Amino acid sequence: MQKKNPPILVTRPSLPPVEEYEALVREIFESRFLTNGGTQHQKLEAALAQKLEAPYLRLFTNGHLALECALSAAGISEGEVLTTPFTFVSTAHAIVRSGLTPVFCDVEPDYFTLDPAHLEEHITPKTRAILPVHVYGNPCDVAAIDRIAKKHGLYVLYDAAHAFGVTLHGKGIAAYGDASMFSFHATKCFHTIEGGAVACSNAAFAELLNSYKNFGYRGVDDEIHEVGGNAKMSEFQAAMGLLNLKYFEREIEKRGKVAARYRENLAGIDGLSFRPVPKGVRQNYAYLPVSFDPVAFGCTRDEVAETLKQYDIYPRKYFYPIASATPCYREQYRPEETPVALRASERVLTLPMYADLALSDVDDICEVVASCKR
Ligand code: T4K
Repeated sequence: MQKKNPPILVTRPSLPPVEEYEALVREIFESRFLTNGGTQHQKLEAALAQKLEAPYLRLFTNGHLALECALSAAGISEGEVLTTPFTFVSTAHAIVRSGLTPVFCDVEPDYFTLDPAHLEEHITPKTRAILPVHVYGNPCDVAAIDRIAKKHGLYVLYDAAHAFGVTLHGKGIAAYGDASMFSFHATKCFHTIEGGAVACSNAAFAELLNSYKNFGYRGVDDEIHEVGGNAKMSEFQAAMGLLNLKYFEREIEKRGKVAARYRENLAGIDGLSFRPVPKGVRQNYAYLPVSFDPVAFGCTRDEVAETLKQYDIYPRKYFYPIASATPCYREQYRPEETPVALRASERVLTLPMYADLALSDVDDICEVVASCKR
């Protein structure tokens, strides 16, 4: 097989027809309203609340600041937050930057989401909240997390950065927990270039989100109510979101076909495993994580990645290292205390996944992966 030209990266953002974006940019130019909640912003906020079936939704300039603002709006300013180390480091950073202490709990072995069986052993009088991650778009065990949170009076804020458009038992994923944060970064299956949102069912909480993202203005009067920052989404981002929303269902359909082709091509290879297809879930195919058991497959995850690179195919090791093993946290934490997460981070390779990935390219990627089997 020839080297790929152009190279195949782990993801490639989908874009609407450029003329459609130009038309909205023209509207923005004519309005001279560039940010601070203009027309495009208002339209997108309303459309996304409907799409995600959320009573309230607030837009942000990115998912990370959305997470920080949600912790502020929840009034959690000290104490411990139970979370997963198997995530993008933003999750842990949001907790620490909010003056809180992350307590890393292990994940379950099928989906690598927070394992409810390990949560209660970490609860102390200092515990304030649980911040689980629907990692790769696979829903956490929301029922068990909800039971534990209610029993101990804990706030549940989901990091749903990967879970846009996912439904569980027919309900939008934002229906679970006290609030959910979504990332609309360019690498996500729905994007606003940079962007994010928090969905919730509580009006007062939504008002506080407005405040924390806009210097303390709640959007209802001219007073400064809180020590807020600036995390507002611009009109140009919102316009991109409106157009991408229009094409979102087509995006998911195409991603579904790519995922199915990978599963079909790589089925039955000893030592290579996909996450099981979750029951009752409408997936968004945000990522394509594959695990390599070095003994049964006869080749490590890193060797598979290196082999793919020789063909200019660039998968990623999302999420290696786990948050607790990164240089900024490893002095305070012991990654071996979350062995399932640690092992997952050493074995998972996220293969290229995007709507416009040609099925013939999927076939080539699979051929290289399968050739690594010993
Ligand atoms: N919580 C979780 C669980 C998250 O995963 C994230 C973000 C957050 C919170 C925070 O949300 P945001 O504040 O980001 O909204 C990427 C993304 O930047 C980040 O959004 C994402 N998670 C994380 C998992 O991945 P990098 O450093 O891996 O991205 P980068 O620039 O290496 O891009 C990945 C690939 O995509 C490259 O091969 C190039 C390609 N690409 C990228 C961009 C930006 C393109 O082809 N076009 C592009 O425009 O972090």
